[in-house]
This record gives sequence, C-alpha cells and structure tokens, in this order.
Amino acid sequence: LALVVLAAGGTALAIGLRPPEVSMPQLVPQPVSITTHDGDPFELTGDSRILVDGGGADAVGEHLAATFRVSTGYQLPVVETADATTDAAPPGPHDITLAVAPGSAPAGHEEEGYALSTAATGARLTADTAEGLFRGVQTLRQLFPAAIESRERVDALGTRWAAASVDIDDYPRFAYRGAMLDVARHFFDVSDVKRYIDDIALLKTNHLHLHLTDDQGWRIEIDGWPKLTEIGGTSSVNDERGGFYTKADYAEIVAYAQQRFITVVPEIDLPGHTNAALAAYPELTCTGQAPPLYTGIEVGFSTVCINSEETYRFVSDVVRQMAAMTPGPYLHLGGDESLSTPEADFVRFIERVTTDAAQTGKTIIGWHEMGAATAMPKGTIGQYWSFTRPQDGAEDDTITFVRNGGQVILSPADVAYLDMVYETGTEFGQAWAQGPTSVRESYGWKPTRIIDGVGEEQILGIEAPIWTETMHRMQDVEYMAFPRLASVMEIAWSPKAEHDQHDFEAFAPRVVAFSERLEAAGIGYHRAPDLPWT
Ligand code: TNX
Repeated sequence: LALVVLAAGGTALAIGLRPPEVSMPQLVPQPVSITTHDGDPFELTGDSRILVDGGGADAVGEHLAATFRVSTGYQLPVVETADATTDAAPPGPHDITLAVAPGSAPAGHEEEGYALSTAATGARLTADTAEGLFRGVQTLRQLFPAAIESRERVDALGTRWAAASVDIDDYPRFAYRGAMLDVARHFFDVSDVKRYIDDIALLKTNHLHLHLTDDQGWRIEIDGWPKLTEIGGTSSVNDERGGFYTKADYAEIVAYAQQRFITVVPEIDLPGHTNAALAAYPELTCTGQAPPLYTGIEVGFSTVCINSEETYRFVSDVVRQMAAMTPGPYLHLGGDESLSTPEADFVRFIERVTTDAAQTGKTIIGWHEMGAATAMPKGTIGQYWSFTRPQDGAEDDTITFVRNGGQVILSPADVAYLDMVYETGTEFGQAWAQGPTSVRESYGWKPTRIIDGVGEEQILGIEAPIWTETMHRMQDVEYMAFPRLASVMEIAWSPKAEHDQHDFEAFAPRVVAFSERLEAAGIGYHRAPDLPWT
C-alpha cells in the first residue's frame, strides 16, 4: 500500500506505508559474526536523529551525520543523551544510537571492536572506544543502499534509505592495517591526501604510511635545512608534479587522519633513496658534489655519506623534528634498496641511526633489508616487501626483527603492491613483482604462510603500499588502489580462515557491492575482469 500525493510542482511523491525493500548485506571487510533477521528493516527518514552517548561518540556521530546528510538531504541532528539536562526523547524507530559502553566488544578486542544491531525499532552501535564506534560506522554505512555514499543529494523518486535487520559483532584480526602513499615520486597535496584518508577509512584501515622522501623529491619542511624543500622539493618523476608539506600542512594531515582514527606513519627513507636531499646539501655526499635533481624511476643509486658526522647531524635533526610533529608511535626510517651503500657501512649506519631515533621514544620501523643489522633497538618493526615466496634472503632479514623482540608488517609485493598493473595491462603501474596482480591474486594469499617463524603472533599487521612513479592524479591512485585495497584490508581485518585460506568466490560479489559505493562516491576504481560485475 503506497500513498501518492501531488506536490506543488506536480511531481508525484510516494509516501511509503510499506517497509522498503532491502538487499542482503554485502560487507567488506567481512565481520566476525553477522546474523540477518527476517524482520522489517531499519529506515532512515527525515525524522531520524543520531543519539550519542559519552566517550567521544559525539564526534563520531557528527562524522556519520555529515556523510549521510549530503545524499539524503535529511537534517540528522546529533543529540547527546548522556546529558540529563537536554531531556532528549528516547530512541525512536528511525534513530541511530552510538554509545561508548565498556564491555561492548569481546574481551581482548576493546580498542576497535564493536556491536551493531539494526531493526525496524532502531539502529544501535556500541563499542568500548570511540575508535571502535568509528570502525562500526563503516559497517553501518555499507548496510544502506550504495547511493547513500553519493556526494550530492539523491532525490530520485521514491528513494528510501533502509538497512537490513542484522546483529553484528566485530573486531580486527591484526592491529596494524595500513595503506602507504608515495608522495615523493609525485607530490600529492593536502586535499588529495585527505581524500585518500577518507577512501581508506571505508575499509577500516587504521594507519597511513606517508613515504615522504625519495630520490625524486623531499616533501617535508625541516627547520635548519631549508634547501631540502626549496631545492629537493621541486622535482618529481618526469618533472610532472613537485611540492612539499609545510609543518602546518603536515599537522593538518595528521589531525584529519586522527579524526578518522588513522595514525600517520611518516617515512624518511635512508641511507639510499636520498638523491633529492643530496642535490640540496652536497655535504651529505662523500664527494662533496651535489648530484642533479633526479626525475627518472631507477632505484638504488644514491646514498648519504656513512663516514661523515655531518650525515648524523642531518639525520638527528630530521628524526627529532619528525618525532615532534608526529603524535603516533611510529617512525619509519626506510632502509630499502641501499644498493650503493657498502654492506658493512649500511649495517653500521642502521645500527647508529635506529638507536639514536629510538631516543625520541618512537618505535622504529624499517623495510626488511634493515634486518641485515642485528643491533637495532629492541622491538624495531620490520616491513616485509619481498614476494609471497621470499627471494634473496628476505626471510632471514625479516627474522632478525622477530629475534630482536619486534613484529612484522607484511607487504608482499606480488599481492599487496597497489602500483602493480592489473592483469588487463592497465595504463598505470609497473610489473616487476611477479607480473600483473589481479584482484583474485590480491586476495589469494596467506599471511601466516610466507615466512617460517612469522605466524599470527609475530605479525603486527598488513600494509598495501602504492608507489607513484606512474601516476600523479589522485583519481588514478584510486583506480590502482580499488578494489585491490579491499582484498588486502579484508585479509587484515576478517578472521583467519581454516589454513588461512580466504574464499575468493565469497568475496567477489561483496567487493562488487563495495565498488558500487565507490562509484556513488565518485572514487576511482578498476572494473577488474575477474569480478562478477552486474
Ligand atoms: C620498490 S618496495 C621500491 C620502491 C619502488 C617500488 C616500485 C620498496 C621498499 N622499494 O622504491 O617505488 O619498488 O614498485
């Protein structure tokens, strides 16, 4: 039964008395547990409110409201219920309640766990922390029709905003779920980085690793070393897009990420990948000669001078300023592909700078090659970027971190590198990591079966880097990242399957549904041929 009235302009408005139709929930990442009920769905209407209860739920509620207001055109007032003086009405059937309540998440998963239930009587999301609520909000978004992600008002006739009736309990498998953006090969300005932060938040990503320096560009302002950005910041691959962040820019990125419960992990890549710094400060080279700025895509040709105290004064200044600017616990010092640094020098350099950097109180992260050095600060984290079958002793380097009391972040390049071409031979990307990477491949790997001695307990988490030699527009970065980032983040979040074997056939329709949300939001993605597009 539906009532049709004629509005002023003669347009027909359907006022539904019938519950709206909903489709089965299609969620990425798949939650720990989900029960779907036959009952009528939850419906968001012009009368809906977002009721928030203590512990930072208000900020999460405002974030949710801001997202849904755009597409629905509803007011969605955020109302504090803990505040007795407001005498807010009790939750109504169209209200969403967000509450920080101890004991909401299963024991051991308090940080990011949440419980969500939706029904014709209302929607309720609870978590032990505001962070948990924020992760749950990403799930709640996916229960509504894809058009709710539209960045414009959707006023198609008869649009109803309904969410299937479900009970969900959820928490992550791994604590660290990262995306890396290379802003050195091409520069991405603050608004681009914010856009990527919003993109990756959809998949419950909780770390953004910024690769801030490389041969082609130095992207962060450092007091006392102005030429790093004045000279080193101007170049890029093909000279297409230089630039750098002021300290204020960086603070803006960090704050924006923090509001989305994403920790920024800054990387200063040392001792190789440093041509931009050397071009700015010849005293960092052993010859005293500044190399020209570099705009190609080779790796492994640059190194700071290991036997010069000036190098350590430089590193110490940079590390201290990065630590001071960064509220998160990590500092990434690179260490990859230092092919023109003699091995003994490399080890000496890594041991000295990691030890010095740990004085800042930060936990140091390094690419797995750093593991050639054994005397690093206890607990230093290794980031593995060899293949799902380790090459060239990468497993030995990685085990060093574990022996030293540290954990490992897995970024196997043949499956988790978002800059690898898709199997269709796409316009962007490289193919050195075992050739192209399909969505199926990005999903079909087992984190606990890569390195002997690196099992569930030794894995801090998983990160999907995107190196930007071949792309300089955010839309193109998104096209490479999606939908493969969904694969990697599902492996990082969802429970370990038997034999750590993920089921691509079950994932494929869900990732299609997720991509429809990207489409609605205007986020770039690739219609990869191995997915069942409708
Ligand atoms: C290897 S992976 C690199 C980067 C390149 C990337 C291109 C790693 C730690 N280093 O310098 O950008 O390949 O795919």
